[in-house]
Amino acid sequence: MEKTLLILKPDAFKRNLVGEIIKRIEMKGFKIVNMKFEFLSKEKAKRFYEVHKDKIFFNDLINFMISGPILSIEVEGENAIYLMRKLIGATKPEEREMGSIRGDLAIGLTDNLVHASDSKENYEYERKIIFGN
Ligand code: 3AN
Repeated sequence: MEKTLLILKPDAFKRNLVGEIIKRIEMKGFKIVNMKFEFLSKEKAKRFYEVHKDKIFFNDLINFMISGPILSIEVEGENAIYLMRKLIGATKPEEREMGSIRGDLAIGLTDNLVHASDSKENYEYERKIIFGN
């Protein structure tokens, strides 16, 4: 079994889609094994998105991530990292498959409802930032 990290972003709360997103994760068959609700500090948000620190969208991304609460969820399942990325849908709006969370529910690029780790290394890095050791 593999674990991955999913984050429901502030727009999921603003749009009252928290329950809908969790329902899709559970219906797919993932097992929720850990959860944390919090307001990210600016410092923590910057550490989380460290890889993007030189990108032009970095400040907008950080400000968006601290604009409201987030819910971090660790899930377990077979091939969880790959399958969860499929379930959330592509980064670019025009490439999002209908049936995916972003494809069905999000139009924006920054406000795209969810994050999911895209590799085992990133999952380990991200889970330490969110949950500590
Ligand atoms: P993903 O969230 O699909 O893993 P990343 O890691 O490439 O995508 O980007 C992290 C976040 O940064 C995205 N979810 C999106 O909110 C934002 N982002 C990525 N690329 C852009 C861009 N070109 N313009 C604005 N925001 C972006």
